[in-house]
Amino acid sequence: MSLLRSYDPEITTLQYMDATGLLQGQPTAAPLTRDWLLRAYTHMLLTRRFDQRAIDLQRTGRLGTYASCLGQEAIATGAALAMQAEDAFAPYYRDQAAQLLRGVRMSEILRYWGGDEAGNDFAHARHDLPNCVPIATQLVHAAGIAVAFKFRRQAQAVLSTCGDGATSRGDFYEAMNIAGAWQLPLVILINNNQWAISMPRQAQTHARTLAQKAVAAGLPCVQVDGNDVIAVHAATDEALCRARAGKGPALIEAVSYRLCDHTTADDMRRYSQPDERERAWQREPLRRLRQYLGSEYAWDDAADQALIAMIDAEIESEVQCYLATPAPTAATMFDHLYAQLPEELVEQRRQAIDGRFRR
Ligand SMILES: Cc1ncc(C[n+]2csc(CCOP(=O)(O)OP(=O)(O)O)c2C)c(N)n1
Ligand SMILES: [Mg+2]
Repeated sequence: MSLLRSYDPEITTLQYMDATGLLQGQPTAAPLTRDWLLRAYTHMLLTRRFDQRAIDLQRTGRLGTYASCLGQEAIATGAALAMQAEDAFAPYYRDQAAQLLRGVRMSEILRYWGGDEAGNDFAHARHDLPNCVPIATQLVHAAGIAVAFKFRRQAQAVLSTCGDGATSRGDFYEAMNIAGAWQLPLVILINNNQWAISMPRQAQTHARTLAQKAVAAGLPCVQVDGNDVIAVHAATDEALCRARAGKGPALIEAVSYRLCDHTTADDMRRYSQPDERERAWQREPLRRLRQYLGSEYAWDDAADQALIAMIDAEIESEVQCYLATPAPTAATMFDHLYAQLPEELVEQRRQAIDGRFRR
């Protein structure tokens, strides 16, 4: 008999609303009122239309490389709806829906993807962190904020997000480990969209679920249907409430599908199967909520069209604000690195202003 044994924790997927828009149960905390559901739907729809507008801007040369969140709107929406203003958010780059709910403006998000770091200097959400592109590094920053909250005995929690690929990084394990060891008020939410650029989830790790990675660090965990905004909200709400009450960290894996290219610099048709994408479209998060609103509250196409007109007007005004913002000059890249610029950079800065960059 072998001395070794495989440990396979029993992890089931939490779901309240199935792909056809049927309610499977009632979350204990989430307010499943018409207002709440409509708010979630409106926000997910706004995110989706904003996202498409951003891609259009990139395709017409008015935005830099952009990372779409198509198909993953329920994760960032459900999670941010569970946050309180005093909590801190350490996002990654597919969290547009959450950032908007936190008070970041669409024009700021566009400014960032347009190549101007000043877009990350949000007018609101001042204690949230900027967009994070280096994979998984935001998790250790988030753990640092959680240390401060705990040290000051503040009843605040930190939410940090990452992708499935990020869970292979050392920073992910380090953040989880310190959060467990020091019982930090940190909630890590994984957007398992099945891809890390062209690397499929199954090739990323031999672990059956990403949620179970929490077991070794002693964190409670749950896997949720990431296309079900109610499930994402319920799990995040419980985890954040626990964290604020001093009961320590948690890990949530939200299972979704990246219905878009990795970024506008990618073409997923080169590595993904059309039938898999088609199946994923059947499970996408907006349609099920639309079906539920239709059957429960007689939400119809006319209501949709009126909502879309309102949303599009709001997006257009933000796009115009972005387009009217002057692009940064080359010299701004020297502005925020040092309190006092080293001599050689002073010279480079001068050359940048003169427009004479030499290699
Ligand atoms: C430290 C680091 N290594 C590599 C990259 C290049 N890179 C950008 S996105 C990405 C894949 C991330 O996949 P995942 O964590 O699943 O997030 P997703 O993009 O799917 O939402 C990689 C490897 C990076 N940005 N940072
Ligand atoms: Mg991924």
